[in-house]
Amino acid sequence: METDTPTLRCRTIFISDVHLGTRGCQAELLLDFIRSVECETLYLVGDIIDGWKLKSGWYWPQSHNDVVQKILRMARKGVNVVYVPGNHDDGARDYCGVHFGGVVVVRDAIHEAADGRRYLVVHGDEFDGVIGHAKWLAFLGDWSYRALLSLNTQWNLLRRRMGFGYWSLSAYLKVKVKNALQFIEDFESAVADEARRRGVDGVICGHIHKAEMREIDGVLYVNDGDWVESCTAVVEGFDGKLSIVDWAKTRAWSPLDRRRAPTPVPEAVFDEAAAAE
Ligand SMILES: [Mn+2]
Repeated sequence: METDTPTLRCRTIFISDVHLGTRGCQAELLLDFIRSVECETLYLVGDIIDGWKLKSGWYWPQSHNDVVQKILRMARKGVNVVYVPGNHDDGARDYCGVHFGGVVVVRDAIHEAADGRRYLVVHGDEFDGVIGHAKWLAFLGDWSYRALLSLNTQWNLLRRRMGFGYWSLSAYLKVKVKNALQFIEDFESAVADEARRRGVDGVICGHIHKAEMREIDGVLYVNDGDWVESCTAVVEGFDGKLSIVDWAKTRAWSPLDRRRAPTPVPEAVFDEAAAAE
């Protein structure tokens, strides 16, 4: 059964927003990722299992089970697995402080990197003014915006033929997009404020499904993204340096293409982590 052949080594891995139990979860790609890496500590930064969805209908294919089994096996083999529940798996928040199968559940954590820098690790929903707002951000891809704009052209041709005036979808969407971008910015600065308040060097969170790493007023804001759309993780090399790994890109894999075998990992991806060893 043990077929794992880890090829990439790093000190710490941060993943969140896996949403096991939903059809959107890219469990196969996540499995491929965690089978390819070896780490000392694994942070599960919330929304790992989607309890909300499981309540309304059971969806639990083998691959989702495999993810859980693989993580538990990592814990058994000595990886520190730290589980910070999110809002979709908030049932687990009742177990803060509890250890099970080598996994410790905590409300939030302070991670000390190899370079001594300290990071607050938190899912992030507590900084989200409107829960669920993040959901539609996922659809806010560039292509969907452009597709809608081209639809708008056709829509207006039709309106003109019928004698109506021009209605600007683009103006409407721009307001929506602006609100969404504003939401992300508000979220990021709220999380960064909390890190500053706690006197740490940065924060590592998830929740809004948007991987990011940038400095906000002297605090490093890091978001590990998700395993629904973007398939990203944050890894810490042995020098304490953090980086975002875009696994779908690494594997040249598209969510529309679930069954295709992943392509081999380009060695450059983890060169930094390996070099620092
Ligand atoms: Mn969340």
